[in-house]
Amino acid sequence: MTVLIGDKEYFPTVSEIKYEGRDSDNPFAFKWYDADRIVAGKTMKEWLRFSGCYWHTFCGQGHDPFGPGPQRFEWNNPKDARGRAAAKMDAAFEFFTKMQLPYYCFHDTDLIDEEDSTVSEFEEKIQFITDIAQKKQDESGIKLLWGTSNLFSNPRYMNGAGTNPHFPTLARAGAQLKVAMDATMKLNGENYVFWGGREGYITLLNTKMEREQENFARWLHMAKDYMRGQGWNGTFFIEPKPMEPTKHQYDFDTATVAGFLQKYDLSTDDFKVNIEVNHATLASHTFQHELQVAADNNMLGSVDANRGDYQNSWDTDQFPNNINETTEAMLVFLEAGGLQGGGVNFDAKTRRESTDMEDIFIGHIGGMDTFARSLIIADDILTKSKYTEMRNTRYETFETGQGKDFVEGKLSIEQLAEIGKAVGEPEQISGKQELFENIVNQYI
Ligand code: XUL
Ligand code: CO
Repeated sequence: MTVLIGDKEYFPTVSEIKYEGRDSDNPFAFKWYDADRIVAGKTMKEWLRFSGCYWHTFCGQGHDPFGPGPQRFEWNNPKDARGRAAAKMDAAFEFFTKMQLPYYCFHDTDLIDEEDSTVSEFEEKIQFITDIAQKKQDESGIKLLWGTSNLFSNPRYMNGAGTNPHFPTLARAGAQLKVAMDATMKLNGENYVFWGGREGYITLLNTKMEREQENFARWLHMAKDYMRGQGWNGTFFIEPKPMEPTKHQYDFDTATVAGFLQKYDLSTDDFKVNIEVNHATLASHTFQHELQVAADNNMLGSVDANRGDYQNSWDTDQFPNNINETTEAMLVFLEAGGLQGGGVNFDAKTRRESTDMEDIFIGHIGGMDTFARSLIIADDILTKSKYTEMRNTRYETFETGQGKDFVEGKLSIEQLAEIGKAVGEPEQISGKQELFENIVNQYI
């Protein structure tokens, strides 16, 4: 079937991607993602809530610090910003539809070129393109997972947006933030993201860290009060990243964000995290570590799916393809009961050298299959293997007797010391890591 929403087809060689199973040799078919297949009581579609991102897929052309991008897109041909934006949106919705992606995400500046617009001019442009987006969403049934504001690319934000040391610049950023929040609400966006690429500092010599963090907390409170006041009941996601572009980013990792929210009286009922795989690894964590910290703090909101590169240490945003890693993550995901409000958004880009238009389909098929397959494997491990039992056994001494008294806070340090003396040299108990790892492999 050919899906054509606008009047031009941008990807004529690719039709709707369907599930054909693991024996299919068709590169344009899912081998694992079978949207309506039930896993652990819900369909794959319901668990994963896949989303396509505007910035890597329709804006980025493969540029890197050493040169412009070689990828060529027909939707960039129109001469004026509105024409380009409308063409890009036709292409984007054709892609989302053919890919079976139920959601999409954007930064305000992805939708339409900002050029040197004033805030009011930019707001008008956003009105223009979100009118079209509204129509596209209605026609296709595709929904907005989250919107966000790009408050890091424009040179005016070089010293930050909500943490900028200069109040007029912070206020200018606030004006743009409001435009993006309004656009998100207009399009029934289910969530709103804050990623603070420039919210941090390079040197403490010129920085009052506490002032910047207090201002940032105020900024988040204002954003929340505004959207709640408009009757919006979605979730705000903070997307942690330790560095890049800024050396010390305030939202370093999930644990840091949890402490920040608590310190500044921001509730985890309003604010959760959007965990990006490659941001976790830049913070020297695993993806599953970040998911677990989030789940334990009522903050597991959403996921930006991608992967990094083992041999370098920057944000390469590659499509996920490592079954072992994703399976370990899906164990945490399933045990946590999935995501709270969010989905699995592909914040991933094809390589600079992948210049065929069809390559963006191939990248997303691989990413969706990786998550779908890992979901099945994780469910098998949880329901068929001794994994859960083995892990519970490690902690069983806290379930009864004095261990239980300890957990319930009934022991003083004197009583604990008495017990410790009576124990003598405790029995040595293996952590069994290799056996746990072998069980994961067994079910892959
Ligand atoms: C940057 C990044 C952003 C956020 C949205 O590393 O992940 O694209 O996802 O601003
Ligand atoms: Co991201």
